This record gives sequence, C-alpha cells and structure tokens, in this order.
Amino acid sequence: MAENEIYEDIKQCIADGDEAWACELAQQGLDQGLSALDLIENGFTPALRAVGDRWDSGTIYLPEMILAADAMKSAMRVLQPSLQKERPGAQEAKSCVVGTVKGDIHDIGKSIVGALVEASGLNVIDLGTNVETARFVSAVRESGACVVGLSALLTTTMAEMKSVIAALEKAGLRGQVRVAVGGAPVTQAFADEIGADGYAEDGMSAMHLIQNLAGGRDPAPGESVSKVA
Ligand code: B12
Repeated sequence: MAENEIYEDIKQCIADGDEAWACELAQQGLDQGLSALDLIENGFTPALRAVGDRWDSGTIYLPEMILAADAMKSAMRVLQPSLQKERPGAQEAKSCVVGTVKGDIHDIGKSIVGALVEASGLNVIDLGTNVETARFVSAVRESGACVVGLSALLTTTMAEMKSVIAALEKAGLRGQVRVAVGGAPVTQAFADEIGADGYAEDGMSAMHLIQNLAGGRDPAPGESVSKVA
C-alpha cells in the first residue's frame, strides 16, 4: 500500500473509532518500513485532531471522540516498542517528570512526549493525568528530576501550569528543575508569560527541547517552537 494510502486509511479508522483496524494499520505501516514516529506524527495525530475539529463544529458527539481516542491509544501500544528501538539514546541517569495538569484528563500527547523522552535516554516518571500541583512538587523532590514536562489540552487548565511553577518556587526546587510546557492551546507566548523554560508544539520538538533542558542548555530563541523535521 502506498504511504499516502496508509495515512488516508489511518484518518478513516480514527474517524470510525475502529481499534482493530487502527492496530492493523499501525502494524502494516511498520511492516512496510515506515517509522513509528512518522505513523504517529503524520498519521494518527492529525487524524485525531481532525476528529476534534469535527466535534468542535458540532458534527460529532463526545462518545465518537472517545472511540477515536481509544483507537489511537491502541495503535500507540503497537507502535511503542518500535519507538523505543528507533531512538536508542545516550544512557543518562537524569530524570524527567511528566504529567497532565489538574482538571485535565487528556493523556495521549503527554504519553507520546513521555515515550519519546524515555527513548532519548532519560528516565521518565509519568504521573498520568489530572495531576495535583503538590504531586508534581513531591515527584520532583523525590526523584531529583532536572526537567518537568507539563501538558494541558484545555484553555481552562492551562493556568494550572503557572501554579505548578509557583509551587516549585515555593518549595525551593525551581533552581534544580527546568519546566517544559505543551499541549494544543499552549503557545510560546504563554510559556514566556508564566515563566516556563521552554515550549514545544509536537512530540519530536518536545523530545529535543527536554533533552536540551536536561543538558543544561536553554533553547535558542524560537528554537523550541519550531517543528523539528
Ligand atoms: C482525544 C480528545 C479527547 C479525549 C481524551 C482521551 C485521552 N485518553 O486522552 C476525550 C474524549 C476523553 C476528551 C475529553 C474532553 N475534551 Co477533548 N479532545 C480530544 C482531541 C480530539 C485530541 C487530543 C489529542 O489527544 N491529540 C493528539 C495528541 C498527539 O496531540 P496533543 O495532545 O496536542 O499533543 C502533542 C502536542 O500538543 C505536544 N505536547 C502535548 N503535551 C506536551 C507536554 C510537553 C511538556 C511538551 C513540550 C509538548 C507537549 O506534543 C504532543 C505530541 O505531538 C482534542 C482536539 C485537539 N485539536 O487537540 C480535543 C479537545 C482538547 N477537547 C476538548 C474538550 C472541550 C474536552 C472536554 C471538556 C469535553 C467535554 N465536554 O467533556 C473533555 C475534557 C475532560 C477533562 N476534564 O479533561 C477541546 C478543548 C477546547 C479548549 N479550548 O479548551 C478540544 C480542543 C476539542 C475542540 N476542538 O473543542 N477529549
């Protein structure tokens, strides 16, 4: 099957919320020599975003969005082992805490970022979704993490990121930990406004950003916002 046909089918299987077909296509893509990352970033992610747009415009309802997300999550389980193999990173003992902020249950983007960062060689502590501010603080304290990656998909939960930064400051941990932020509504301007150390718009850029932050290097101006090819 041609590459563009696979992406078309992926778009359709996510729109249909067809888990079995999504897994089949993920495996088929890998068997054809496409990378897990390509399948995620050029296939499944835009497909799921298209579903979100249809929900936004009132053409579909929440149960259909849930089915679409479940189909993508199942495909991710097929792709995850290859993702690890594709990016065998330098062995570093440094840790990164990731989580979706309080009030927000979106976990797909955060999990992709976590998987890529782990594949790049960092130890990832994934706190899951709807994470209380205090939990981020205790995880950073207990693990000695040098980066925390905060995800938010709702405009109403973005403000939680600022609370996490304030809580890290209050706990005296801000000097040891750099804060990366992301999620569909988050922008570089917002990251700057809340005093985060970096923002990235997709999984690969997030991985590079977090690697840089863990290495003690600040992203060059504009670097963290651009898509990494
Ligand atoms: C799937 C989905 C759901 C699923 C989530 C399932 C799951 N297990 O995660 C379900 C159906 C449960 C859901 C529920 C809701 N959703 Co919803 N959902 C989406 C949808 C369609 C896709 C999100 C997604 O997974 N995208 C795919 C991933 C790969 O992309 P991503 O998350 O953006 O992540 C990438 C980057 O942002 C970045 N990134 C992400 N995190 C991080 C972190 C760091 C540190 C970095 C550096 C980078 C980074 O890298 C990732 C990989 O490329 C979006 C539409 C959209 N356009 O985003 C709506 C959307 C986010 N949802 C929306 C809404 C409103 C809701 C609900 C409130 C609906 C309701 N009335 O109940 C609830 C929220 C409940 C809650 N309290 O959280 C709205 C938000 C509107 C807004 N402006 O606030 C959206 C935008 C839909 C829309 N167009 O209106 N949702």
